[in-house]
Amino acid sequence: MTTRRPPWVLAGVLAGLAGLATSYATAMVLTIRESPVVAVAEMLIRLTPGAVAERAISVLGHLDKPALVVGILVFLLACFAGAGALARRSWWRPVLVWVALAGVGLAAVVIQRSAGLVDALPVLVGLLTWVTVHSALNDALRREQRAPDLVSRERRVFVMVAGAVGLASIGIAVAGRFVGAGRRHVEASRRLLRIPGVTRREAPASTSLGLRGIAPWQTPNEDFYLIDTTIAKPVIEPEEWSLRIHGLVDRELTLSYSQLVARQLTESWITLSCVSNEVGGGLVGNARWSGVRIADLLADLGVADEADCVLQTSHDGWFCATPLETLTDDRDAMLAVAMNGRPLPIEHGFPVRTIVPGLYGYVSATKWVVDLEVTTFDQAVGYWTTKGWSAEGPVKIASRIDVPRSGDDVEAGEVSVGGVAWHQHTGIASVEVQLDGGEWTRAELGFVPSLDTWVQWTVTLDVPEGDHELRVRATGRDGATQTSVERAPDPDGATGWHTIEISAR
Ligand SMILES: Nc1nc2c(c(=O)[nH]1)N[C@H]1C(S)=C(S)[C@@H](COP(=O)(O)O)O[C@H]1N2
Ligand SMILES: [Mo]
Repeated sequence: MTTRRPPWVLAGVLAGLAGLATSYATAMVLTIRESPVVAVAEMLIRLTPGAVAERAISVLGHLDKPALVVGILVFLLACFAGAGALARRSWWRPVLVWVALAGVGLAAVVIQRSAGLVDALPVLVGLLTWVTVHSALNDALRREQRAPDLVSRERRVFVMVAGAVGLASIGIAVAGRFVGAGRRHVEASRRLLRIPGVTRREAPASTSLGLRGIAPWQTPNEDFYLIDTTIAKPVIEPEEWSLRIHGLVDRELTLSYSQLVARQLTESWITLSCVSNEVGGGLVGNARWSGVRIADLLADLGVADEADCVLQTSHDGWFCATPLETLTDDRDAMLAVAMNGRPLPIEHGFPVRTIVPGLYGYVSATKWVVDLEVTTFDQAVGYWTTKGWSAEGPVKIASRIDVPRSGDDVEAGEVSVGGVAWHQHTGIASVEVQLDGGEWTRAELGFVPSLDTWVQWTVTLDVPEGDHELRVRATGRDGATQTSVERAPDPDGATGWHTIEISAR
């Protein structure tokens, strides 16, 4: 008698809504992006031929996007109902529906600009919810089927489970909405923020050698590598932010955001790199940072002689110990408030982070920084130092071939080769390239404004037909040439020459 359709359809719809709710809440909690449903809408917009899109916009006006999202939701409801009806006969058919829907969501999410693994999580959480909730509801219905005389009891069980799922979904979605609202609010504050003294400037023309395929000298914010230990990025309103500077100082200080930005701002081009970067890897970027020099702040407060490091702590509880010297010498170590002329992106540490030229990020570049304690290295350890990484993290000289890419086929003859090289706060004196273990050929270097940034390099090589190996090495302004000894990033940065294979025909 319970082969009646409606409860099965209802189970499908409820499971579907529950999955949407958990995936939406996950998206809100984890990222500043919209939910997978919106990602699908954006994908459809991108896939829509321009003429059709224009027609839709002219018919619907500014309601085109909301209309699309509503359309997707209606379609989803139909799929949920369908999955519910399928469950009457077999347990696996509805699973196919859930997996197919999740597949579309996943595709939409991963093609988004600078999408990462974390962006896939809402879809996976949604899928998991669909499958578990639906099977729980179906179990209740099947039990009812098997024991017709107990129908009224089993029916109550089903109604209760269904009701609980419905309420939980509403609760989860509302909670997600609440968290999301905080995020959106901070994102809005950030967009509206105008920080006096922060200027937008193009990279000096001399820094770029114009060879296609080399990493642009200035890394756009949205392409800058991201490394941190948090999943849900801290969202901090500038008015709520403050920084406490204490420890071995004559005078403690707590700075508000407006007090910080009222101070003299310094702007400089600085390349940031990660100790985990492999030879030839991409965990490095160059930006124009605006902020307050830490040396000036510390000088105002008076630092005790025995101090040799600063323990930095972030809003999310991450911490690192930075050699005091690097924060007080003539380099532009700063509390940065802007990146490439814009307030820091949330994921890069909004509203304030530290930047120290010449040190790897793990010992210096604290995002969402809220506490600086002047102390000594025998008192303080950093997060990564407790996990076996070296206490001090001066960057090592490095060079990378960007063009051609390893595995490329090139035309035999003159081949343009190019890439980047960096040794922050020491500077790059020369870059050389070697074909198949032969002579080293010196590359042309871009002209950079300081010792703290990477340089682009290019060279033209005569490459005969056949398979070849290309290597690069750099020499710093201190006269030291990059070592050929290959070492893994752990514990203080990778070494070795970036080597690629190409074939010429
Ligand atoms: N709060 C916080 N700050 C942090 C980290 C972190 O995990 N949490 N990681 C550090 C590391 S290892 C690096 S390489 C840089 C990366 O900065 P980015 O994500 O802006 O490129 O941030 C540093 N600052
Ligand atoms: Mo890092």
